Amino acid sequence: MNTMKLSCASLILLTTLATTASFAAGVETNVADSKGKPLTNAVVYFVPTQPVTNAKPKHVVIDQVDKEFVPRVTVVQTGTAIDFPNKDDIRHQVYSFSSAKTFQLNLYSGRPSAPIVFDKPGVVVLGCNIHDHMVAWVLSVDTPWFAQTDAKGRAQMSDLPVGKYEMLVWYPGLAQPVSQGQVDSSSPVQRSIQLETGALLGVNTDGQDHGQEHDHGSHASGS
Ligand SMILES: [Cu+2]
Repeated sequence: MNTMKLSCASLILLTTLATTASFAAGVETNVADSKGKPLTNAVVYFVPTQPVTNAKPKHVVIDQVDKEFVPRVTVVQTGTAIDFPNKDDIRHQVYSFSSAKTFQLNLYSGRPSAPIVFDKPGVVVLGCNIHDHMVAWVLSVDTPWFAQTDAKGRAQMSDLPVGKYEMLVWYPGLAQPVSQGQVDSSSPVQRSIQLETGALLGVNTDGQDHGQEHDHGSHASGS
């Protein structure tokens, strides 16, 4: 009798899991500035109301090529390790003063011996002590479900499991992500978001005016 109940329960559980897994909502988001100009490299992400574990921390790389960080904008799930290989034939000294991750890689060439683990959520601004113009951003988020906008300001996802999430958007130069409220992904998620970037150009977590760099960043890569 008990065995019967158990297998019934197991069957229901299995069915539920299979159903959940087979229903992933599509997400389509457009991000623009207050004048309607599409924003490239904005990050759209969904933090589940039930916390999820970082199942598979990915290995992520931010290169230094021709005295620039490549890519300029990186989004990772909190707990991810990032390598900072130097592909130039000059040395760099990569650092961050941001509270979400403060670190410094002393003057180096080639690949540093250990990656940096981004163990707290938040915005991290990267710089190089030798080359003041070098700037890049890491956004560390408590979710594996995130996407970056392309050259047309579009971010798409096809694998957001059914559930309840807080939807957030961030763009380089914003000190903090902006909440878009609660989202239920049992039906497709479609949003058009306008960010007030104008007032934010030049605002930076390191207190310096990087307004021009932000602009470069928005053109740096469409992928
Ligand atoms: Cu440098």
